[in-house]
Amino acid sequence: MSTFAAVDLGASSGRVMVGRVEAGAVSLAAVNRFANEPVRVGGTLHWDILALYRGVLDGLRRAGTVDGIGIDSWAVDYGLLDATGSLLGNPVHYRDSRTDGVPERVGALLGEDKLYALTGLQRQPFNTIYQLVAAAGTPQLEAARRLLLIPDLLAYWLTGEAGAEFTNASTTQLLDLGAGAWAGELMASLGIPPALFPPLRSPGTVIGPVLPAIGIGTPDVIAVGSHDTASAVVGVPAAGPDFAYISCGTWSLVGVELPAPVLTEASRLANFTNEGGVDGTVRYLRNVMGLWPLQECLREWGSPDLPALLREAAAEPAFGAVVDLDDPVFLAPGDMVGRLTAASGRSAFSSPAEVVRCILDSLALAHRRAVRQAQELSGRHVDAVHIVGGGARNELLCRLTADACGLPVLAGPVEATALGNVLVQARAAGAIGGGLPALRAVLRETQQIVRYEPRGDAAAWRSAERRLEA
Ligand code: LFR
Repeated sequence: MSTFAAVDLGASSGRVMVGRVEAGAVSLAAVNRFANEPVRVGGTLHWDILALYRGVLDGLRRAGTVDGIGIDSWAVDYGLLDATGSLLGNPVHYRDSRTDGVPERVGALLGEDKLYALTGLQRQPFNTIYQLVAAAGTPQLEAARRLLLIPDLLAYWLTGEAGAEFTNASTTQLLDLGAGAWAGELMASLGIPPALFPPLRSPGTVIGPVLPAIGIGTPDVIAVGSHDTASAVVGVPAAGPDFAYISCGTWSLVGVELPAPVLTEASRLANFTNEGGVDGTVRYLRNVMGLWPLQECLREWGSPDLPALLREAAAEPAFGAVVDLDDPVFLAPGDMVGRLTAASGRSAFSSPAEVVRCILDSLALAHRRAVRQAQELSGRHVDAVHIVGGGARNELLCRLTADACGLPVLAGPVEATALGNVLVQARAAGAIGGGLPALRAVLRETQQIVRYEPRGDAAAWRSAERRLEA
């Protein structure tokens, strides 16, 4: 039996899981879960990176002897190191407003179409490219000699080895998609020093052993799909190629897996992205607002009992209010109920259950739109939608998504990201063989998957969709 530690950092919590791989089976156990609470300092929203690192170290200590460690997290954010390798300040949170107006400026300068042709990336205000343009001229950036994305930063602290794992590097919008290399000219044209970026490394390569001084033994840290969504897509238990996935947590990442990018004008206008996947695949997807609006409402209401609230929401009438969750107005933290109320065109919601129903109906509608567009734009036929991640345990959301898409939804595993992380390590260590279909077959045989069949009423979803378009 082989044992691997998966470090998986999400926007609201982090976890260290231990995965055991034996004779074509995989099982997972959590050894540490910890909150990820951003901190606003001097008007800027930061990640508390040292608290996260402590959570990782505590978890790795509890994991005991392992054959490998893999690290994944959310994308785009980074730490800057000075010439001695010390961290320059806390990484800034991608929901910070420092990039307001920057994408428009960069787009006007370089041409949105040229940027898309080169990088294949959707325009999100938080892409690393815009964060770096926003930070231009700051003493911190001037002093920086290295930029490391979050999982690469943690791997650097553990091993002393600096590098940029490919799947996460693909989210920076600073990668030349065709060449599979850093886009040096693009960086230089924006005054971003290309020397900041370390060499790329592929999922499945060994980064190096943990430094003995850390005191947790010296297992190898192995590069996995370090963008959490890349690991989540590995963890989709699909049987063939004709599937769409929704990696559903704080975000819903909705798309298909392709052998090559889609760089058409229609794709750019629909803001679909071509992110790098494991084994040379393309994650052709769209960022849908996901469970973030619900998480923010729960925070506002003082963390009420969610299962009870979801039961009440299920009993609310459908489509009482629907909002366009793709609207960037919902991106920032704070006053989510207020923003939902304004977007719904109502003067007020009468209960939290009504707000929750509005969010889930709207999210199912956004899933429907993205699944349809992914098919139309890529030409890939889809006969089932896999929901993985925390959202897979939200029965109401899974049902509504099946109804909205008019397709069966296969929900689970909830821990797809950690499973994808473990399986890529296990393959690198020789504990398991084969390509993505073989890894997914292991998941189908060992993980719990719940099937939701779509129920009638396609007309009701069409008319709800039209209400949004009006
Ligand atoms: C999901 C995710 C998304 C990315 C967003 C910001 O956790 O990684 O894929 O667009 O967070 O980094």
